[in-house]
Amino acid sequence: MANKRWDIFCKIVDNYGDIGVCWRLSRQLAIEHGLNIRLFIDDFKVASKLIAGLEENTFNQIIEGVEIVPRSCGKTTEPAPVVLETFSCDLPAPYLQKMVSVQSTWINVEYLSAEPWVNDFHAKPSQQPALNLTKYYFFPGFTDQTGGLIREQNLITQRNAFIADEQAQQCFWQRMGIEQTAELSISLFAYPEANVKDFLIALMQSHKSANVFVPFGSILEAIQPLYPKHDFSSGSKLKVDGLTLYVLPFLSQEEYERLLWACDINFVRGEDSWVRAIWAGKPFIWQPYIQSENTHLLKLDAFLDIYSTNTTPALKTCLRNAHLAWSNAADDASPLESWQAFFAALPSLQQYAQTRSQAFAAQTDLATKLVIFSEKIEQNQV
Ligand code: TRH
Repeated sequence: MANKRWDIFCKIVDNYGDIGVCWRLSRQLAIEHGLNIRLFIDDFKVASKLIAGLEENTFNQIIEGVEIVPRSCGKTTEPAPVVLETFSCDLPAPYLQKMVSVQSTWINVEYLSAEPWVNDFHAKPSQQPALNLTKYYFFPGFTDQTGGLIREQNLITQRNAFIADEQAQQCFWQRMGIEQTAELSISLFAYPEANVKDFLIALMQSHKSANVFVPFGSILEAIQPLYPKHDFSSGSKLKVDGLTLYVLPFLSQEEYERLLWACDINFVRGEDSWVRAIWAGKPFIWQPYIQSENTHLLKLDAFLDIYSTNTTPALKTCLRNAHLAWSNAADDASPLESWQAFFAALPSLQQYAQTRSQAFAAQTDLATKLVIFSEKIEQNQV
């Protein structure tokens, strides 16, 4: 019988990805796998942006079936039989000591990467002699040899129903306060370093009317200098010829998901929005979290290699050039040419995004793989 009690530790380094992933995973393990999840969080203020109803100064809260506690409680509490450390966030020392007597199963869920080495490192044990415990490394990924991608059971069905339902989409735009008459809808969630200027120029040159949705705080600081006279506060909009820029407030994960489903092109970043863009089945541009020595560009290349399997060389080049233009790493083609080619290829890119979404959705999802993996450890089968 599998252990039903799991502890998950989340340390919010910066941005929303750490808590975005931990919260999504916690909910899914609780709701779909019937586990008793206790989620330890170090920063309730940031977490409350993603966890609706989370109160800053309340100790034990149960939200959507997940018990949420401050990380500091880890010092005094009894560990669960299964402990997930996420992104090597380090567990509190007294908690670790108690894990020895409980002999908890200890799994570290790592960051998502498409790099080929992930296939070899996934599910490997690392002995911790000082503690007489084994820590297992669980790597999310895009191949069957990895820990997979987070995907809720009914996600694709819900997406398909939304996309087929004109009225549901209209209601969504109304809730956002957006008049939906443009030829293209584009969501722009990105780091401020993205080359937004060339993208907007190319978009205006395309002569397509476009609604561009910018989450407050993400790439706004790069857009603001382009239109110095406009005040880009949350809820504001700016119309320049056929282009309308909307500044959106931070949405709930559910509403953000609908935005991705409703748009024709999505710009995403980091880890969690990246995976959600794949499930949206719409053309997207991923901006990796920027790292020293351009390591992030290796990650980008690795992803594009996997993502572009089975496409034509021309579409592969088109996708690569647009991604490089966005990440300020254009090599062969100029950013403007890359975006022109991208807009011209949109119908094929749309079809391709659907195909890839379907193919990845045919793989086992991350939460299910985690449950299977923990059972195998329990039965000494790893
Ligand atoms: O915020 P991010 O840049 O997070 C990143 C990544 O996790 C990266 O791997 C890590 O190294 C770095 O932080 C420290 O991007 P990400 O991963 O897409 O997380 C954003 C989350 O915010 C995701 O769960 C979607 C959610 N979101 C909303 O819920 N509403 C919104 O309006 C928006 C724009 C995002």
